[in-house]
Amino acid sequence: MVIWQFSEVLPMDIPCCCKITNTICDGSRYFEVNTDEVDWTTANASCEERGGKLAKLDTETSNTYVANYIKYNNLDDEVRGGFWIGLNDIDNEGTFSWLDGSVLEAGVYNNWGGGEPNNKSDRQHCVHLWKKRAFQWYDAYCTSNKGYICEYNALCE
Ligand SMILES: [Ca+2]
Repeated sequence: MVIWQFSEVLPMDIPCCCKITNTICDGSRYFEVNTDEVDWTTANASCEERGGKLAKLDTETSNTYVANYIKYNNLDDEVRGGFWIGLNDIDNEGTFSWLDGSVLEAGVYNNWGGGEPNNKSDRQHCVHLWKKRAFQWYDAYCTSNKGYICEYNALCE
């Protein structure tokens, strides 16, 4: 499979210091798309093993970069449902936070799909980019197996 670097797909308007193969650079951090399908906790543990965490896609730029990267590289071909990100309301139903502890406040950027989050069956506490819905945010059962997006600090020289 050919993996296109993001800069080959869309012009990079953000200076980037990391040049790590098969990742998406966004300023001082970079994202990695994983197509093996695991539950949310396992996904985050996998990111942590490599020094990162599930991604904080808190800007339109980061969401667009990641979604376009997935689409242009057809990384969703073998992934049935979508891709986990770090957003969750595991600790406090209805209050979504990222893994750095920051709460998704009303009025700040979000990428929720229509009617989301809906906490279906009172059991949806983890957020993914849903393949069938243009990679917008949808809450889901944390035990579902999905691909996942890790985030790492850029290794700047
Ligand atoms: Ca919930």
